[in-house]
Amino acid sequence: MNHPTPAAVLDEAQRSAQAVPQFGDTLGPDVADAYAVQADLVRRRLDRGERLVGLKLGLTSRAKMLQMGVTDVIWGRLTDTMRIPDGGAVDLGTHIHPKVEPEVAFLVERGRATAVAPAVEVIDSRYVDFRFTLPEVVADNTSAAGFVVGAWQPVTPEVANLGVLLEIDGRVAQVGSTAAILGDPRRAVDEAVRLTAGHDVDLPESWVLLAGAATAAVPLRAGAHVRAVVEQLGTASLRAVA
Ligand code: 0L1
Ligand code: MG
Repeated sequence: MNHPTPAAVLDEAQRSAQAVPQFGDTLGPDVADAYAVQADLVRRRLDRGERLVGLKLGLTSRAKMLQMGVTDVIWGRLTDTMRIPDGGAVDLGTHIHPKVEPEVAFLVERGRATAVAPAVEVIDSRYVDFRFTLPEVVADNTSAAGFVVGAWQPVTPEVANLGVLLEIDGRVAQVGSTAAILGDPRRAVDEAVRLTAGHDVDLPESWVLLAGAATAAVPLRAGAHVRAVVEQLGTASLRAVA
C-alpha cells in the first residue's frame, strides 16, 4: 500500500482539525523540498475551488529567528477561505490549537505596497503540540490558518516604527512595535518578491501581504475577543466561537 505524501497528511490534518506527528526523517532537511510540499499542499486547496489572495512572511522578528536558529524568513500562501471579515468569527471547531498574533498587512500592486492596514494572523500548526522543525513548518504552509485585515491606509514612513498592542477581551496581552517586523515592515514586499522568485506563485494583480508578527503569538481561547491596535493605523479584530 502507498503511504500518503506529506502534503496529503497535512491537508487531511487541516481539514479534520486533527494534529499529526512530526515527519522526522521522511521530510528531509532540505527547505527547498519543504517548499515543494507546501506548493502541493496549497494546490490541493486550489483544486477544491479556493483562490490564492496573497502571501505571508513568518519568523520575521529577531526573537523568532533566534528561537528557531534560522537567519532567513519563511513564507506561505494565503487563500480566500482564510480571510475573516474585520470583527468576524473564527470557528474553533475547524482549528487544532490556534494562536493569534498582531501584524501589519500591505496591499501589493505591480510589485509595490499601495496601502497598509493593521491585521491579526491566526496560526495553527498541524503538528502535535505546535512543535516542528524549519522544513516541517515550511511544508505546513508556515502554520497559516486565517487572517483579518483592518482599514487600508496610505503607506507613510512612520509605518517603520509604530506601537502595537494585542488585546484579548479588552486587556493588553502583548505590546510591541512594527519595528520588530524585519526592522521596518516595509521591507516585507521586497523580501516576498525575493523569496518567491523561481516558485510557481500565481498571484492576482492586487494581493495581500502579511508582513509578520509584531509580538509573540497568544493561544486563541473560546469566546475571546481579539483586537490588534496599531498606532496611527487603527484596529483589526476577531472573536473565537466554539
Ligand atoms: O506567522 C508566523 O510567524 C508563524 C510562522 C511559523 C512559526 C509558528 O507557527 O510559530
Ligand atoms: Mg504571522
